[in-house]
Amino acid sequence: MSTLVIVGAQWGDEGKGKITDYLAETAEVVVRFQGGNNAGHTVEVNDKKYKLHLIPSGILYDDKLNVVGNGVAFDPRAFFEEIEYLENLGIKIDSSKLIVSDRAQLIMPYHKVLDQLKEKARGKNDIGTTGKGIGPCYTDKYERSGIRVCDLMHAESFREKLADSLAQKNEYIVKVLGGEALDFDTIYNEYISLADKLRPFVKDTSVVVYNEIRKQKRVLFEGAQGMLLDIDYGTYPFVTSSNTTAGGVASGVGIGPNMIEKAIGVTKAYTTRVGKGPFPTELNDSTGEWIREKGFEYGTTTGRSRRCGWLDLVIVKTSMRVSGLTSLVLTKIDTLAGLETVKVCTGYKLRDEIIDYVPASLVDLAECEPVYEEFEGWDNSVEKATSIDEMHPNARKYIERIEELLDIKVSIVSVGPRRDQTFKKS
Ligand code: 2SA
Ligand code: GDP
Ligand code: MG
Repeated sequence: MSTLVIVGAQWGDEGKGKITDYLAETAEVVVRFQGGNNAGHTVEVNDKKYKLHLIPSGILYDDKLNVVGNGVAFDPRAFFEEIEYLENLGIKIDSSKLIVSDRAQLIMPYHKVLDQLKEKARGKNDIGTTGKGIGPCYTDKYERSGIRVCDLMHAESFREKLADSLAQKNEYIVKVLGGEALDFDTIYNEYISLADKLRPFVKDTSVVVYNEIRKQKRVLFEGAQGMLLDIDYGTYPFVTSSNTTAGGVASGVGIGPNMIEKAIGVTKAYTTRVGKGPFPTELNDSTGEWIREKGFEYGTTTGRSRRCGWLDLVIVKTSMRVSGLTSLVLTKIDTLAGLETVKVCTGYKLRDEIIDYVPASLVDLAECEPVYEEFEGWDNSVEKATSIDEMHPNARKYIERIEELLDIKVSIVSVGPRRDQTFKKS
């Protein structure tokens, strides 16, 4: 068996897409198990840049099977827009390399409207969602009124479900949120025409993935967002609406947890967060600004600027625990090059105690003061390194100390956005 989960160990945008693409070279199947087109995964190959949202990051190869699992919130409109975007960049796509679960929940136009109107209604207490309808789609799933891909494959059943759901949503949109009602025929006709295009891609993906694993094929599970955006273990309520941790794989793909062999946590050499919510090591100063500009920290999906701060090992440690990480991938070490000193948070001081886990209560988290260890900086030569030995000694020390503090190996180091700016460490 050869299965590997790739998850974000922070608040997302750690470079999961880049690392999935890098590891996909030696894999056969790449599977998305949660989230939707709120994700933004940028992959650079031979000076060409690809921005992926809903389609797994193995799609750039011709010979990999890419699977959108049942745990994904699936927007069929966004799916075909992304296929068109990729085809325009010369990527061939058909149902021999891309399949979608018949059990995935559909993002409907009213989910996006609800997401945006609810955010507006929250005022200064908004979450800072991507506005893609993710929260309302998962709400319907758990409320058991969602519409699934398999429902769209049967026009009559889809008509009934849409009629029921839309009547309720329109009432809420108009009476509670002060929005405009959506038109049944417009949605029905658009989705039915998308259904015909979607049909060849639709499969019971649990059966497919299970069989591939049984045939000893190498399967990657590509996470979206990051540990601290997990609905259970993130900084709730400033989270996304799915399990972004490795635990989400079994239920989001339809395989047993015993089929998951390893889990790697993609970790940026510093921390970023997009959207609202607590961020203990945030730098609201010129250093934070400098990191944002050097690292080009702007949202791949929405273009929003990302908040920046020092690497927080309390968060990474929490990821190690919750996702059962077997190693780390360290990305963007090149972005920090040029700083005289670099800091790493090794614990939180909470009242009279030093803790090494993220507390559940945001009241407690707000009281946590990061405890820092300081490092001497390194220069831009790191972006040319092809092995750990070629790295500036201070950058090497930084990596080795992270391994020591967390008691976990960094297995891969990324020193630039391109596929070839990546090397295996151990
Ligand atoms: P949502 O839309 O309901 O999932 O938003 C809830 C919170 O989850 C955060 N979130 C993200 N954080 C980082 N990256 C994401 N993807 C895009 C990217 C984001 C973008 O790769 O850059 O382009 O702005 C992502 N998706 C969701 C979100 O900010 C909320 O805090
Ligand atoms: P994801 O959501 O985790 O896939 O990450 P994103 O793609 O949203 O954001 C990561 C950004 O950093 C992208 O623009 C990548 O091209 C870029 N990137 C990834 N790894 C590195 C790296 O090691 N160095 C630099 N400079 N950029 C990187
Ligand atoms: Mg991203």
